[in-house]
Amino acid sequence: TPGVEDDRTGLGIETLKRAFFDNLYYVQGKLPNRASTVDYYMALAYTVRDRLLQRWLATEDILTRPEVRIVGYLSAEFLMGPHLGNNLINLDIYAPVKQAIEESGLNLQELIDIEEEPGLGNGGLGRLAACYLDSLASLQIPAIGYGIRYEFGIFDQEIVDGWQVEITDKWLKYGNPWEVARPEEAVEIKFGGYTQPYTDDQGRYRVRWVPGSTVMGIPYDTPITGYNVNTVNTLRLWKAEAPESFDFTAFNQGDYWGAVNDKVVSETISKVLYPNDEQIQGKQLRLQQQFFFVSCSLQDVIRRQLESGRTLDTLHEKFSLQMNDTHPSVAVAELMRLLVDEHMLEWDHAWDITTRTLAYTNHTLLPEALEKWSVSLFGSLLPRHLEIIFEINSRFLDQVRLRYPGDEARLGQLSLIDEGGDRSVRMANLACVGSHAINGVAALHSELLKKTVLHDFYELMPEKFCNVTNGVTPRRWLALSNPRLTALIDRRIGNGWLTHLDRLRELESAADDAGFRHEWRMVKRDIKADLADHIANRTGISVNPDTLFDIQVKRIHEYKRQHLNVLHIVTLYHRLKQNPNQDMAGRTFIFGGKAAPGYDMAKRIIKLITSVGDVVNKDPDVSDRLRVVFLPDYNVTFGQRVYPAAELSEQISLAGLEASGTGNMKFSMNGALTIGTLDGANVEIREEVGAENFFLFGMKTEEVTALRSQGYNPMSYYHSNETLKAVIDLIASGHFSHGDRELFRPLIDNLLYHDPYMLLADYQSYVDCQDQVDRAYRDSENWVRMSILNAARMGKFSSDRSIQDYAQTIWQADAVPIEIEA
Ligand code: 26M
Repeated sequence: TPGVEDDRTGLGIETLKRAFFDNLYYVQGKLPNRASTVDYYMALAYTVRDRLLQRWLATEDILTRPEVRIVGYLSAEFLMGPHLGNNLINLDIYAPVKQAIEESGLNLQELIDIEEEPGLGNGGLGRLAACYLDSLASLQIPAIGYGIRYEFGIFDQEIVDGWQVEITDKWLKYGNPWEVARPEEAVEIKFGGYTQPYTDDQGRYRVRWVPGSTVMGIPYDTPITGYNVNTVNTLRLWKAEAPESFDFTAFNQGDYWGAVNDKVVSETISKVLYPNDEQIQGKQLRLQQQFFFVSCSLQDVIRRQLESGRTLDTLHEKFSLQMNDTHPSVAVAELMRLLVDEHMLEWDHAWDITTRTLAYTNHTLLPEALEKWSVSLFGSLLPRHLEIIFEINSRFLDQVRLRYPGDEARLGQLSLIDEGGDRSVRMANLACVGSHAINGVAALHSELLKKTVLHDFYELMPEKFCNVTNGVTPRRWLALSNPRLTALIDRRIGNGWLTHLDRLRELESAADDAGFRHEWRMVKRDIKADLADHIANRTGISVNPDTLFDIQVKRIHEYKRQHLNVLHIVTLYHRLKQNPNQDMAGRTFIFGGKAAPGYDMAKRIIKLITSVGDVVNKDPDVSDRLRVVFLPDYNVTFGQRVYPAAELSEQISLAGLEASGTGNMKFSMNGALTIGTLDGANVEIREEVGAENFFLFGMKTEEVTALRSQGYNPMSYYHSNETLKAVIDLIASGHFSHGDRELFRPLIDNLLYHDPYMLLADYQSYVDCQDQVDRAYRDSENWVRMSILNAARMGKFSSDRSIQDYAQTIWQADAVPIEIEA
């Protein structure tokens, strides 16, 4: 009927209201008088989901066309953050939905805020994967994110008596309106057992894998909307379940308990995300998780290839598979096994397809974070894959021998097997050999990779190496999280910049416009006041929105040096105690971040922050100018509040250790200035915003290396720097721990006797730089000017640019606009 809108797709206000209450009634099974906020949230989520389904199905449909090239992003983590608000932005229906919800007597923000965020990642690497999915869809590149549907994501953090306590993350407790299970596309995954050589009917030598057990992978699909386009890509996460055949055999033997137990064991594979970032241990379940999602995803890719009417010879023409760090790198062996053992391709042919299909991104230079699996563990779980890896290694090392005759040392470095002590499989080496492209995540990081951890690979195959500097999506990190700044920018330069972030440069001239500076400052001030309210509600600490908001939010790790920030705070405290009339701008120090549960030093850093806060915040001599806040449970949702309110962004890792950083970009986009070392993407951020708009301190990577090789002695800094000594002594004396001198001893002793991240060497430079920050902040007109210029010059750090780089240099993937009949 003309003029009548479909309730599932219509965008008229009355239609939206009707659809919303229909979903509340028919999907949630609630009448308004009995409905909770969660019920309303669910009804709205379904209302929004209805409005993207046509585009989702149209996008899925074009994937089956043989000529359409698909990017598969293989990642053990996708730290998506809440979907509702993001989908409202991307579908461009925020305004009508807000009106419909408000006319229904409800508050849209309240419904958006109640969503449990899917925290299926630890930090940077998982969040990067989420930003990349947003940009792939927004650039209309057909893509599938492949990962694990963890039942429990990253733990929730509570702070009890100043210490971190971990709480399980039951993100699925009210159900997940954004996912669709596709049990008809389940696949079988095998583990353990043994291998058996045999001769096939053509008389060829082959190997059969007789597995010890099987689990099923059930795909759960989540739509990934692009911004203002028809493309809706898919995030396909795999859940592990027991196969039914298991029940039958066990039940027939009357072993009911055994059958149920097998089910439980199978399902543990996708039960929980390992809460470590950077550091690893050899946990069998972790390897099972990695193989599980890789095998599920590769089988899915192969099915799609064959269903599109292609043969496996051209797999690399239809698919480009990106490995997000080494976590999915068993894909090299699994793709070989599928092609050679199951689809009967010749080894050399299969190898050619494998290496042309796969590419590898490295995310870390920390040597202890490079993944290794003991040969015995690997062989017991994946006996056939271990044989394949030995075969790949033997052929690879033969080539290396030809190239470097007699160079046994080099052979030992390049080998996929670490022969020292307990033999182990080096996953980074496997990923390098099995990929056609290897990239780091910032210019400096990519250079250091070539010079250090992957140096021998670089010499052997330099053509594989490239850099793709990370980026973040301005849709979530500006439009969604900072609507006021977004509206101000729109008023000045019009719209269109959210998809062409370089156009923010048009704001440069506004930095010289006093009226615009005033508006910019007012926006920032309002958002700071909001955050101050939030802090008061969550922690009971009152903070003054007219002080400098100095923020460090990221995983707690010694290399990120949150404790260097604390040394600065104690320095200011010490100064103010000595000279209460000291002239300085008031500062609010805000920290947030989770520590890996087994990482004692990181947990003690949290305790140090909260303890210093307890003393400083209560001390009337200083608390008008200093406040210290640790905000519990830093996650994507909280990030969306905090980046817009920041004025100073702390990016203070020891040079050469932070691969890129992405929080640094989110801060700067929202007009915060950076205090940072020349590390990761800080280098490029400084290049873009200009040295005069960036607070640089600390040693450069070369200086770090030189100091280390000449023999670093932290104690010499302690003895030669009076303030540093006073600050360290104050902490050691028990001043912040009710007289307890033991509490922080592990931290203090570590700094004085080892200091692996060289805080003491960078201390004075950091404090001097912070003093410059203080002076700059007090010239408030110029500070606002620098703030505007920071935001204006962030174009490079849109994840759209990163994805365009990947698409051109690694994937050869193009945009495929999706047509929808009106
Ligand atoms: C490994 C084994 C067992 C359990 C967990 C892990 C593991 C999980 C995540 C190891 C590393 C993990 O992530 C590393 C990471 O987040 N790296 C960061 O990647 C960002 C995106 O490229 C960069 O911006 C950061 O600099 C880098 O630290």
